[in-house]
Formats: sequence, C-alpha cells, structure tokens
Amino acid sequence: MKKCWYKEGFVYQIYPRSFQDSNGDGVGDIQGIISKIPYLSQLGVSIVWLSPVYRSPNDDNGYDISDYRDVLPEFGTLDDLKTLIAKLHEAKIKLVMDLVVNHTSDEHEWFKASAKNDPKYADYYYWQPKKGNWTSFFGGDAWTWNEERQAYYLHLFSKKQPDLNWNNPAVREEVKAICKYWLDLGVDGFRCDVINIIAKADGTPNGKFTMILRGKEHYLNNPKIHPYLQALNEDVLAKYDCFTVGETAFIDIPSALSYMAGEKRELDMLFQFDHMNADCHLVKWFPKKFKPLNLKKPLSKWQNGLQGKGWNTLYLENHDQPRSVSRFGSDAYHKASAKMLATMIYFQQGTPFVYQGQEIGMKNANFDNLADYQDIETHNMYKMMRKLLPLTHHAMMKIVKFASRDNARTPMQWNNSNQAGFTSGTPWLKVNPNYQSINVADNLDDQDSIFHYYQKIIELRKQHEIIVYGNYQDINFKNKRLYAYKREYENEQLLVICNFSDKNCLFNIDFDYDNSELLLSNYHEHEDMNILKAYEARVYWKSAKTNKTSKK
Ligand code: TEU
Ligand code: CA
Repeated sequence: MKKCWYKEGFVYQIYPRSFQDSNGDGVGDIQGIISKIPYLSQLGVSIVWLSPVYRSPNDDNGYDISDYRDVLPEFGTLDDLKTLIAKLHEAKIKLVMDLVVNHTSDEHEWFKASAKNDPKYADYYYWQPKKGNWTSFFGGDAWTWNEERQAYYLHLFSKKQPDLNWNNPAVREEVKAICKYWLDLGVDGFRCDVINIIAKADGTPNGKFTMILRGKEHYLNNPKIHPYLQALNEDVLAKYDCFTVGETAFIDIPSALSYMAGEKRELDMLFQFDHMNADCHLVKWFPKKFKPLNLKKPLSKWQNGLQGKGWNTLYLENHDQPRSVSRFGSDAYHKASAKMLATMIYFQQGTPFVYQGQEIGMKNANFDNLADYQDIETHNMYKMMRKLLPLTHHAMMKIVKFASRDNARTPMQWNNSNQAGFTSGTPWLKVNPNYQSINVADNLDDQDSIFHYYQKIIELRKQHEIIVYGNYQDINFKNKRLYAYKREYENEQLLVICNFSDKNCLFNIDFDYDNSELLLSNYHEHEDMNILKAYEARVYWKSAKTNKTSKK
C-alpha cells in the first residue's frame, strides 16, 4: 500500500457561512476562518476542506457557482483567500477546495450565453425541445423550460443549477483550466461535488419509473466518466502534489473501485453514503429507527471491500447531514456517546473527516417553525411530500427536524455570549439555543471534554501508523449493541470496542490484554474489565515490542 500525506492527514470541513463572522453582517467569512486557524492548530487537524466560497447567487449556499475564479463578496475577496491559503500553510495545514462542476449557476456567463444560443456556448448544457422525465435530487422535475432558448434544460439539483454537458470536450477543458487556476494559487486538492453523476448517457433518454431520482440509470457511474477523470488527472492534477476526494451518491464497492483501483488515476478516495442510511430508508426523508447493526454493517462492508484495493473516507457528518450525536448517540449520555462515536469511526482504515462543531458534540437544530429553516432542499421536500404523499404539516415538521440540512448548518458555537460568539449581528440562520451548554470555550476549559478527546484521537493517529494503515477485522459481528474490531500492522495490534447502548455490556473478546496498553477510553474508571458502561469505548494497543517479549 502506498503511503502518503493525504492518507495520514486529518481533515476538518468548514462550512464558511456558519463558521465565524468577522464583520457583523451575520454571515461567516474568510477573515473569520483566518482568525480561527490557531483553534484548528490546537485541535491538530492537518487539512481543511472548505465548502464553496466562489461567486454565487446562493440559491444552494454556494453550490451554485456563477464565477469559478472569484470569491463571493459576502465571504471576502480573492486576496483574503490567498491570505487564508498562506496562513494555513504557515500553520502546516493544507487546503482542499470544493469543486462543483456537475452544474453551474444559471447566472454563470456560460449559461447566459448558452440560453442565447451563442455558438461557442450552445452545447455547454443539456437542452432539448421536449420535456424529459428525470427528477431532481431536491424533489420535482429535473427539466425546466427556458423562454429565451425556447427549450428545456437539465438540472439535477435546483432550477438555478443547470447541469454542465461533460460530453462536450470544451466543458472538460474549462474544468481543467479551473483546477489549474486553483492549484497554481496553492490549493492542495479538491472535494469533487457529486462527481459520479457528471457523465450522462447520450441523448439523455427518459428514465424508468421510480420514486426516487427517475433517470438515474442514465447518469450514475456512467462508463464515460472514466476517461474524463483520467484526462483531468493526466493533464492537470498529476502535475501537482494534491489529492481528490469524490462525493459519490448511491455508490457500491465495485463502482467505487472502478474509480480508485484502475491502472490510471481517477479519484484518490470517495465519500460513500451507505452508513448514512442507518436510520432511514434509502434517503433521510424516510426515517426509520436507528439500529447500531445498520451502522456497523455498511461500515464494515466498506472496510473489508476496499482493503488493499482502495482507500476509505471516515466520516459521520457533513453540511448535508443531521448531527451524528443526535442520530446515533444519546442526549442523556451526550459526552460519552459523542466520544464513543468518534472512537468507532476514526480508528478504522481511511482518511478521517470531521465537520465543524462535531468536535464539541453539536446537536440538531430542532427548530419548530418551518420559517426558521433556510435550506432549499428542506423547503422543496416539504412542499413535495405534503403534496404527493400527502403528509400533514405536523408529520412533515417531524421529518424536517430529523432530516434538514440546516441541522448541520446552524452557526458554530464558540462561547456562551450572545449568538454563541459567531457574530455581533443577526446570524443568517438561528443559533441553536443549546449554545449555553455546548460551546468551544467550555470545551477548551474542560480537560475531559469532547474537544480534548478528538484532540487525543488526532494525536494518536499521528503517533501510530497502525491506526492509519493497519488491516481491519470485525469481532463479534452479530452483537447488536457492541461494535468491536481489530487492526493489525507489522506485529502490532489494536482492539477497538464500543458500546452503543445506555446499558452495561458484557464483552468476551480474545486479546492479549496483559501485554497491551489501554490507549484511549471515554471512561476513567474500569471497575470490571469485562463490562463496558453506557456508551463506553476502549482502544487497546499491543505494540510490536510487547509482542516479541510475549513470544519468549
Ligand atoms: O450534495 C449532493 C447530494 O447528493 C445531496 O443533494 C444530497 O442528496 C442531499 O444534500 C442530502 O440532503 C452535494 C452538496 O454536498 C450539496 O450541498 C449540494 O446541494 C449538492 O451537491 C448540489 O451541488
Ligand atoms: Ca461576515
């Protein structure tokens, strides 16, 4: 297995709108991020993934880009961004930018010219005279009529996010030039938004009938994508010391390997979503009761499936997902369960990603009023599910509280002052009222906090190669409350045991405890070695040294 910095690193995702506001307009910005670099250093992360800060009319909070080479004035200037890159690098932190090239904004110059049928741009998007039947990721039709061009255009997301026609070589050259532009400015890689849907079948034929994403058989992992990504690599990315992580919706292991294990480089790692369905049917808008086994099954499937062939990402949250402690942890055991979840995920093989606020155990927004939610997906799904299913307002609000992307987007909780220290003005999205008890300042003061536990995990990953590169092996797989696994690497062994319940849990796992060290635990006292307390997690480490002595 090839060793490299992006496998050994720990990534921190910043959602710029909600991280830190520096000028009181209620919107987080680049100067705000710069002011928090010491915080990132203290946590110990080595890579930042920055969600989009490009020019955008903000229909989908920056995932609708109108200029790929400039910064949205609300966030600052290009100079601010250059300063951010320089200061992160000074602090030995790399920067990965979001590359959103499945679609642009309808306010991008390319789309405006394409709508006018300008010969240079006419084929930059998908146009057709008759309406196709594909449906959008945000609910509703994916084909919308354009008056100017007198044709329908494709948008797999909002109406203001027309899909780029990747089958047009000129579009692929544009993307290469954008990547080169940012790499030359010093960025260290890209998180490639919905990258496995960029290639569409010729003629964008109608899809077969399904409830979710009609038409998907014509674009999910379409084989044409491979030469496109290979060329992007060969012509641009491979010339820099950078990496890519693909966001890949509805992906299975064979398709994942088709991006990672071929002869030519395509994606270095990718985000799969199987474990995000541990508490829902197919998509989070159809909730079901959380069962630990439904988290364990997909995670272990991916650990085993990519072992020695590909490289995993390890995550529980991002800007599209509800908060993990609200989904898989416990309110009553907030601290213990947040730490247990971190142990469970970050001792696996792969590159870890932590989403802002996760390191202090931030929880779902839980707003009662629909008007308090800003997210376009939330409002679209609300309308659609009320109309089609149909659901009552009350029933639908329960689902919104559970699934809304705004659960992850409430402002970062820095301290217990007004607006949680996020802004001196009025925040664009309400602060979670629980900031009095969940915030960074308190976490920093408390040696036993979730923050300090994350700090320890990050430090341990730097010290022990086994955590990064070791093999993974499930233990007691069928146990419904316990998630346990072993890692092995060059005569070393790790044992990770996590209790997913609020009850004591007896475990009986064969391991050389006498010659091992308890590397980490979220409980200080262990009266009975064989019993895990509520949401307890432990990591035992048997070093190569003790291994040799014990053989004598
Ligand atoms: O998300 C892609 C994606 O699959 C989401 O639409 C997902 O289904 C949904 O957000 C779950 O709530 C990416 C970005 O991460 C997301 O923020 C963007 O809205 C989307 O692409 C369009 O760019
Ligand atoms: Ca601001």
